[in-house]
Amino acid sequence: MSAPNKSYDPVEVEALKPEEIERMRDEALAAFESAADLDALTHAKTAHTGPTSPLSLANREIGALPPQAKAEAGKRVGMARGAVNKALAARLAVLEAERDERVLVEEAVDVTLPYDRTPAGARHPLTTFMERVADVFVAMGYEVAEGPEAEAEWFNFDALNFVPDHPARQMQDTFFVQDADGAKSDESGVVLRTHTSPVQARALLERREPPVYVVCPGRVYRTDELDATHTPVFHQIELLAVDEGLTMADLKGTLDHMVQALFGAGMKTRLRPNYFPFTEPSAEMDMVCYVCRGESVGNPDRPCRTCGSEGWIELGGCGMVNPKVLVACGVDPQKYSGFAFGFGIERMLMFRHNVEDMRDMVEGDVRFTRPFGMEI
Ligand code: FA5
Repeated sequence: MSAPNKSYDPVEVEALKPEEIERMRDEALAAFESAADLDALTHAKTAHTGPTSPLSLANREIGALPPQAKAEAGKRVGMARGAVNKALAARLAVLEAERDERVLVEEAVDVTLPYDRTPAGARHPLTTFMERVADVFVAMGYEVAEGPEAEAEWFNFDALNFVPDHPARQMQDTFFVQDADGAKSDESGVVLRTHTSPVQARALLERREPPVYVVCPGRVYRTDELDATHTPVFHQIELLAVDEGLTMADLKGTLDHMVQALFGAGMKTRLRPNYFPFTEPSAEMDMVCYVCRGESVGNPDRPCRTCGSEGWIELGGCGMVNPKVLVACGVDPQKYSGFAFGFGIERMLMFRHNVEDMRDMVEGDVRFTRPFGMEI
């Protein structure tokens, strides 16, 4: 600040003349009054009250006045600044009130409007698990193949070496959609497929020349009563590989890979002789119990509920594709061999997640599905 100047006359200082101070004040008041919104008022505030505003600069000049002139000039500038600040506060209050009123209208929420109360859904754990199993094989180069659920009896039974009066046709309790007797003599009857194995025959016929590597997930139907371990509508996943030189060793290696991919390292499978008309030899496949890993066998101190202390869990059926099936599907059994296996998704999901009753899976109660997560 400059030192007091004894010869200084405030009346002669342009910035401190009364009419100048009045003009500065009036310009500020007019600028505030004409500010249409808060942004404009902020600009006007900076221009008229900021450190480089005319009134602030005039205020600074007071310091350089002789003492006798200071009081008069100070009072004049002070009153002008007071009026400016008061006008600014008044305009600010008006504009803020206008803004609040507008926001209340523009952003109003009508709480009486109806809204969608349906929570976001998720796919059923059976579906996501079936896809997870199929992915294990897709990663090995298998293609996903599908077939119809209302299937020609020929594909479901005949092509798979179930002769017309074969007891296996009764073994697989079947929903008949159209009886073969009712169909024309050259037509097949129609059934709700009892297993995913007919997709084997379809895949071979569609692809004609091996190599054929397909995985077939899907829904199947049997006239079973709904109980803790059976449902009339369930899911299976089927695997078929037909190529030159395939053996039971390839089947076993593929099964072991599958259970390790799904249940963790160190898991293994075993085969027990069985009979299926479409595989020869056929086997029942078991997986080592992934909970006790066999340690509950003969060990009453460590009983296992998952495998009933047997050490093994039954997975499904498998075998080498019967040459008769290859012939029925136009594949040369002298040149090609194949393996196949199929198992139930519900049963696998049951022991993988300790589900005690299959009915929980099919009754659609979200209290069952929610713990599996919201995978869509
Ligand atoms: C078959 O369905 C054969 N197609 C499997 C196969 C494929 C064998 C390829 C050889 C080669 P099976 O009838 O055993 O096999 O049924 C397979 C699995 O389906 C059973 O292990 C079981 O897990 C499941 N399953 C059978 N019936 C039901 C049912 N009512 N409810 C739920 N799961 C069932």
